[in-house]
Amino acid sequence: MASLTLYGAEPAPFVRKVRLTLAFKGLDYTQVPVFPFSPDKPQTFVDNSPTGKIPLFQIDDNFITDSDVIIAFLEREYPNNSLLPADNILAARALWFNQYASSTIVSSLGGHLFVEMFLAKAFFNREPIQADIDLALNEEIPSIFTYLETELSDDYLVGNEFTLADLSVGAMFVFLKHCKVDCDASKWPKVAAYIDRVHSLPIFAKVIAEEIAAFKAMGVM
Ligand SMILES: N[C@@H](CCC(=O)N[C@@H](CS)C(=O)NCC(=O)O)C(=O)O
Repeated sequence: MASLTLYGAEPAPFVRKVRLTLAFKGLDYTQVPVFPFSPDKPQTFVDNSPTGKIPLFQIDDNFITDSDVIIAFLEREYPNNSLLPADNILAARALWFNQYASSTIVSSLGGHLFVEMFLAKAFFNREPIQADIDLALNEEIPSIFTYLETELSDDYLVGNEFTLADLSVGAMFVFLKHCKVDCDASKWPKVAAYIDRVHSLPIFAKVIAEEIAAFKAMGVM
């Protein structure tokens, strides 16, 4: 068994995606906390990260970066508990939701909501931008919920099984939990039930509990 090390820290959503993938596949790994904006980064990270972004992943003496590349590697290397359906159309649909989560959803829930509510003061030493929070709450999040409400017909987003789509969308929705923003079940009943369903899965429940503990230890919550 190769030695696996993940460089990166909570609350980074792309680190969260990799942690969930490792948990889904039942893989043991070591996590080295790295904060990209800190001046004190481990030398191994500095020497092997081409962009300085987290996550960085080490397999024995090999390094790869970018959450999607890391997940693609883990899919090929550990094909049991696959995150992609065998059917090519369903796999493409799962990849699309992963892409949507890592662009549209993260920019709203991560960039506009979580960063402003929790990190602006604690990490960036500035006042939160209320206009960004309002934009997320009043426009972006309702639009994301409305889109997903039309896409959900089963328990999960693709082919009624847990896939990369749910791992990625669920990972970004963890920000809603941290920010205590609920999905209004009277407006988006399928999405509200979906969020509860995905976040109740053991891999999510564990990551959410660990993140809350880490934020409290950092004094962010
Ligand atoms: N496409 C990359 C994005 C990684 C990324 O943007 N990470 C953020 C933290 S969530 C980061 O390290 N930002 C520091 C920077 O932009 O310098 C991935 O999926 O891993």
